[in-house]
This record gives sequence, structure tokens and C-alpha cells, in this order.
Amino acid sequence: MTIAITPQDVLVVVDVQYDFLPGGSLAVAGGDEIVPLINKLASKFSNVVLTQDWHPANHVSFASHHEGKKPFDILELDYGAQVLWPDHCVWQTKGAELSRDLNIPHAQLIIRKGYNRSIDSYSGFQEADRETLTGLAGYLNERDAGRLYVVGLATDFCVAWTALDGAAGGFDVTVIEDATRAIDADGSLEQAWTDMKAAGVARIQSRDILG
Ligand code: VGL
Ligand code: ZN
Repeated sequence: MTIAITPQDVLVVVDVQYDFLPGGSLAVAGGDEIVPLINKLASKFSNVVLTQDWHPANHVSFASHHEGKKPFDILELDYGAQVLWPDHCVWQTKGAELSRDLNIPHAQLIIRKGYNRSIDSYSGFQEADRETLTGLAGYLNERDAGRLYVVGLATDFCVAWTALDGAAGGFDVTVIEDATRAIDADGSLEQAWTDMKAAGVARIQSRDILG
């Protein structure tokens, strides 16, 4: 049984940007493999939203900004624990660009996130302070969105946080697992699936939609 996608259903394509693809500064293993699959899935949706990680050069999530810290260290900030990353997705750099191999001309909205220097934002819905909203929920509600299908990079960070916030916002959320790839730092992938399951986020494979 394949899932029938309705015109109200929305595909959310998370952070398919050069810095998360092979050769990028925070490359996710196999990240390039999912691009053709995302294109195929996108052809089934009349509404596609893209997210774009978009940081100023001195962003708080960059290890380089904290003396004596290195990528993947964890730092306690006002809003909670912050994983430190290599510099990535700095606005107006090639690494921040969406992959040109995405073939989704009908995508209607690009949500940028992480542009406040002192707050990270894995989620497409809200920043890591859990207060500052991006406007995505408002957009989806105003457009009378149906189910949300989430794909992209990385499964255990921006995909998971977007899916979790979508579910918390009352949306019916599904992650298409084989159209994502993970960073998997220190058990983060397993934790993400546990959290998503507990939140009622469904987990499917692309064949469940494509047949
Ligand atoms: C992401 C780490 C830092 C992601 C973004 O897109 O999953 N991960 N910024
Ligand atoms: Zn980032």
C-alpha cells in the first residue's frame, strides 16, 4: 500500500546545503545520495518548503568562536547545552547555498534559521531558546497544511528538531528515513528516533510513497 499524497500535504526539505554534503565543512556521510530521492519525492507534492541553515561568521555554535574548544565539544549556554560545530553555512558563502542538484522549482518557501549570532536553530520552527519563532507554523496554518513529510540533513539534528517541533505544534509529522542522513555524534541518531517515536512522529521509507 502506497501512501497517497494530497495537495495539502507538505514536504519539508531540511538543509540540503553544500557544507552538509561531501566536501563541505560539516559533511554528512552519504548526504549527496539522498538528493535524487528528494527530487523524486518532491514531484509528488504541490507544496514544498526548504530550510536553510544560515549563520553569521561569528555564530555562537562555532567551536572556533570559543577559546580552547573543538568541534563536537558541548558548551552550556543560557538556553541549554550547545554542541559546538566546525564553522558552517556562513551566509553568502558557497557552503551555505542550497545544492544546485535539488530540482524543486515549485518549492514555495525557504525558511532561513540560525541567523541570530547568539542562538542556534536546528529546528525550522523555532530557535534553540525555544521562544523565537521562524514563522513556519504560521505559514503552514495559514496555508491549511495537511501532513508534513520531513527529509534532508541531518536526521539527528535539524530533521529531528523540525519534526519534533512540528508534532508539538499539532501537525501530523512523518520522517522519510531513507531520504535523510545522520551526523550520529555520540548516540545522537538513536536518541533522535527515540524522541521522535515518543512524540508520535511516524517513520517511513520512500518506497511507501513512491511505490
Ligand atoms: C545542522 C548542526 C549544525 C543540521 C545544522 O542541519 O542538522 N547540524 N547546524
Ligand atoms: Zn548550523
